[in-house]
Amino acid sequence: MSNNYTGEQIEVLKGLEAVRKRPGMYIGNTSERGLHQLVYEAVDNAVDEALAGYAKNVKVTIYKDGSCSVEDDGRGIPVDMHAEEKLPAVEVVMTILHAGGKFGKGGYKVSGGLHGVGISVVNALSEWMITRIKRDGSVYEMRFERGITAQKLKKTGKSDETGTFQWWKPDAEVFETLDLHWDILQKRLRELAFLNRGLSITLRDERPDEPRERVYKFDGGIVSFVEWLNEKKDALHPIISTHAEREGVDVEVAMAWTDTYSEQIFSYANNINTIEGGMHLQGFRQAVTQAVNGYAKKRGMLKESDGSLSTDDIVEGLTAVVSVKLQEPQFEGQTKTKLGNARVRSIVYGLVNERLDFFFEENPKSARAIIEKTMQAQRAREAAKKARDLSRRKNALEGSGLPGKLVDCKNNDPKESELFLVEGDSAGGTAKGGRDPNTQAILPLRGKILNVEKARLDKVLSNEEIRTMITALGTGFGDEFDLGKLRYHKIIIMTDADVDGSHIRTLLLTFFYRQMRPLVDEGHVFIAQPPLYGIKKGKKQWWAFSEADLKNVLGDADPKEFTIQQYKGLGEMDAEQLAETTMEVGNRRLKRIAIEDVVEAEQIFVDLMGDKVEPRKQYIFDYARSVKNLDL
Ligand code: 0RA
Repeated sequence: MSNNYTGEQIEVLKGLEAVRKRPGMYIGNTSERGLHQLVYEAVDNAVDEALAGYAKNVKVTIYKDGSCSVEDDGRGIPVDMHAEEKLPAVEVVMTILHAGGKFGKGGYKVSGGLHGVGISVVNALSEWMITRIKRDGSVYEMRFERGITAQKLKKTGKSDETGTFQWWKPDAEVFETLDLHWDILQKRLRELAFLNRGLSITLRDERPDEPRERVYKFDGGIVSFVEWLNEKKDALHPIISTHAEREGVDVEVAMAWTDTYSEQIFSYANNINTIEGGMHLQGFRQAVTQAVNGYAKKRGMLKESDGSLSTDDIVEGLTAVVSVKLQEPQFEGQTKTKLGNARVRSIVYGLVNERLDFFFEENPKSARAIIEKTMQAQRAREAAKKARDLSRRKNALEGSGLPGKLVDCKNNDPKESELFLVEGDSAGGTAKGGRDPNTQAILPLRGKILNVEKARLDKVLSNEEIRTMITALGTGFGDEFDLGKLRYHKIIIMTDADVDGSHIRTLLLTFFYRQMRPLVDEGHVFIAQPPLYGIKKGKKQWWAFSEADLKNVLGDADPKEFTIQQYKGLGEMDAEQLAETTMEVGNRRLKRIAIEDVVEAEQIFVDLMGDKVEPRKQYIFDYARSVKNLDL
């Protein structure tokens, strides 16, 4: 660059320096998540241009060298001189922090949470970046290095098309990993395609020898989203949907009740998944409650003396997507994913209430099926409550109230206590011998626990293994779950490394996920990793936890020197071996369960545990992959 910086250029350098110094402030972190954030930033800009009504196609390409591009067929970023900055508008957008908003007033700006920090952040964190623009009959190009202009805007050719092409190589000096994941990107791009009806989003990966490409385009928008979510469930009626703009807020809702027992409601504001909910979700839930109760009373299915059906019972089995787009969204909450704009609540409420009233009047058979299901849910909840009260009284009579099968630890501090859930009495005995009695408690579970995805609360509660576990954990469950009463901060599932073991593990995870969700969200659930092989040579002993481990230990040696034992079950180890490999703090490996992506996790649990058999068969083939998706 020239050596006589202007005031503006010094400001630019300062801005970019701030981004490079504290990248986390702008993109969250510099690991996998931050790396993908760069792509989302560029894609959000392109989707904005689509929302404004100009772009129809967006294409994301990953190249062999780890660089990535996002191309759209919108108007193209303006190239004319920016009066204040005395630079071409595109250069302002690319190099000045938060400059994006200065252009293109009106429309719904996609911004919130970590999004919307501006493309200049992508530029600042890239080894190089190339911006190519087609507009006004010409092709223009600029090049940057670590955010600094390396090639001024120049005309490079002619074109009668318009659009913007952003191509960057994430900076290895900034990021811990440069590996973009197909799975992560396709999930978000698919979601964006659902949320923006008709927009075509292509993902292409040129890194494999055979490039991979997929196009996401849904002319049904969020109706297609609900169809997709319900693909493996049985719906009680055709999808109910509505789409309208009121007071400048664009509202889209699609919903269908299924014969399953859990709700699956996703809400979005300006294309951002509002995980913490907010006003749009509140309005939706209130409207559904009001409409169902109103119709049930009007048709005499519910008498005045019966009181009202509760929202929780009404949304049982409901799959829904609520998407709003508005100017100046207020994002609140811990992760800035809770919509705070109060007037959105009454707008969504009014629209959904109106639509449901109409649907129920037009489709009395469907209405009846929905209300009958709700009433069953209500009866089950009451039965569960009675059973719970009964078991509470019984516990009170039996003193400590802890199950007899539980081998408790001495320590009373939950923070330092661990509970091992072990498959079978014999492995339970081994674990008992190998534990640290101060901090480690053992609960042997016999055989298979009930599949909670297929059963209602009352039935779940009647299962002995589940009741024992709830009592041992101390928290209660479902509506009355209280994390503050948790007796062990680490709950460790320890099962055999075979098909039965993985089945039991999945059943336990489903139960925690459905009925004790905060345990999962707060990171209290773990999976123990017993070794697959024990390897001996003379007096030396190694453990291998994977095939790769085994290869590592054996190296190039002639395996005849080694004795290799394959462990199929926990019972094949003695107490000392189990302690040394799987239980002892310091030696053991635990995998913490984290639900990174709620949409994905929901689908996996439905696949695995739902009524339909085909998806479950498929899962068994895909087992390794699905487990990875759960981030075990
Ligand atoms: C502001 C004004 C105009 C286009 C854009 C922004 C624009 C930005 C991006 C970022 C990625 N793709 C984009 N496409 C367009 C156009 C103003 C005009 O032509 O009148």
